[in-house]
Parts: sequence; structure tokens; C-alpha cells
Amino acid sequence: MAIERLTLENDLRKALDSREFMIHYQPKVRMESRKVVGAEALLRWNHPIDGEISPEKFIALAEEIDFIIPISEWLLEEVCRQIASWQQQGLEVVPVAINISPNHFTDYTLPASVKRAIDHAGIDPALVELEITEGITVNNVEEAIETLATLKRLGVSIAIDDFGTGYSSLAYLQQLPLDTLKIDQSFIRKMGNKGSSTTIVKAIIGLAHNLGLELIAEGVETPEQYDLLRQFGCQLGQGFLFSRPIPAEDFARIMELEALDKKSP
Ligand code: G
Ligand code: MN
Repeated sequence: MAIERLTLENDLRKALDSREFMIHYQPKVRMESRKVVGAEALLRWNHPIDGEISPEKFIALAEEIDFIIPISEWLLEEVCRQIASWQQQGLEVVPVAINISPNHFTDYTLPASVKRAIDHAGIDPALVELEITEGITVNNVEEAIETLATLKRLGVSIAIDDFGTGYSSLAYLQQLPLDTLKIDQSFIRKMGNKGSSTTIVKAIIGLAHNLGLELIAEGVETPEQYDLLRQFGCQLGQGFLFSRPIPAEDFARIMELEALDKKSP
């Protein structure tokens, strides 16, 4: 086990230079029309021997060995460059969300890195959204507010990821400069079968409404979940029901088709 782990650590450190990371894009859709209104960029590691390694496994490892910031900076640069490239292809690009890991969020260099990536690519910062997990903001609220405010001033938008799992107090949720709440997949998965999940989902939808925040349900997999969410007034969704995360070329094709849709009567 120790050897396996050490090998993986070494491989991970080399993966960036060896260009083994790939980014897939998962559409976010408007529930009613199923129109694509955004995307989430998701990292994939194509290991030369072991094949695809799940982000759950290597992101945790990257955090432990302090290698998450280089990966995260690469992701920022690469996604911004992708947005610019799509625009050069004449596509009407939707905002793309990037996951920011806790260690990167608390690093003082984050805002500068975000700005650099946007400037390098020469894109509109409104096309960039940052997803941060709820837990991040719990430890040091004042500092989290500062960082979020600095990021917002750059023109990007902010979503709280996996919402409902991180013990946010409602009092300070109101103080955070946010745009969107993403309901955690676990609640969506357990919805419907009389458990408390349905109640929680409804409550979070109401909360977002009252705080004037956008709301998106993630991990929507079944038509039943889709119907319930629509009933409850959830306007945006993401999940395998609509699309899996897909390569950049495929996502470009989707944006192209959507543009054609809009033009036809
Ligand atoms: O924590 P975060 O929301 O960033 O997690 C996104 C992860 O969820 C990605 O790895 C993505 O592939 C996965 N995912 C996206 N949609 C679905 C879905 O409908 N069902 C499941 N089980 N996983 C999903
Ligand atoms: Mn996310």
C-alpha cells in the first residue's frame, strides 16, 4: 500500500508536465427548456498505465501532498484559454464554472491567479464562475468574506458547491457575496422516497429564493427527480439525465446546435 501510494504521488507530480490531465465540461441546463446555460469544468487524469483515475482519489491526494495549487492554476489557465478558443470559433460561449479546492481558496495568491488566467486569455470575467465548497467558509468567516469580495471585484461569479453538507450558518450565508447555491447530489439522489431529503431540497430552494441567489440542483439522474425539482421551483439543473461531462469539442458542438435552435423559428 505504501509503495502504491508513493508511486501514485510521484506520478501525480509528473502528470502536469506530461499533459495527462484533461478537462471535461458538463452542461448546466435551464430545467424548463433544457437549454444549456453554463458548464462545469471537471478534471480527469489519464494515467499512462492505470488509465482514468477518479478525481475523488487524486484530488484528495493532491491536497495532501500540497500539489493542488499547481493543478488548480493550470485548470484556471486552461479553462480560460478554452473559453477564448471557443469564442474565436465564433461560438456564443456560456459561463464556465471551475472548482476551487479548499487549500487554493485559503491561499492568498488565488485572486491574482484568477486575474492572470482571465487576462492571459483576454476573456470577459463574467464567463468565469468559481465553485467553492461550503466548508471553506466555516472556519474563518471574515477571511472568506474578504477573499470572496476580492474575487467578485474581478467580475467572476461565485457558487457554493455541495450545499447542505457543510453546516453553513444561515446568519453568515447572508453576509457572503455569492451568486449561486448548488444543492448537493446526495439530497437529489435520496429525494422522493419519503425521507427527509425532499424536505431539505424544498427548504434549500426556498432559502435561495429568499436570499436572492440562483439555485442549481446537481446530480439529476432520473425523470422523477427532474419532475420533483421542477414542481418545487428549481430552475437550473445538472446531471447525467441531461449530459455527462464531455470533451471540449463535444461541448462546442452543443453550443453550436443551441445557436442554430435559437435562429430557427
Ligand atoms: O463536488 P462537485 O459538484 O464538483 O462534483 C462533481 C462530480 O459529480 C463530477 O465528478 C461529476 O462527474 C459528478 N456528477 C455529475 N453529474 C452527476 C450525476 O448525475 N450523478 C452522479 N452520480 N455524479 C455526477
Ligand atoms: Mn462542483
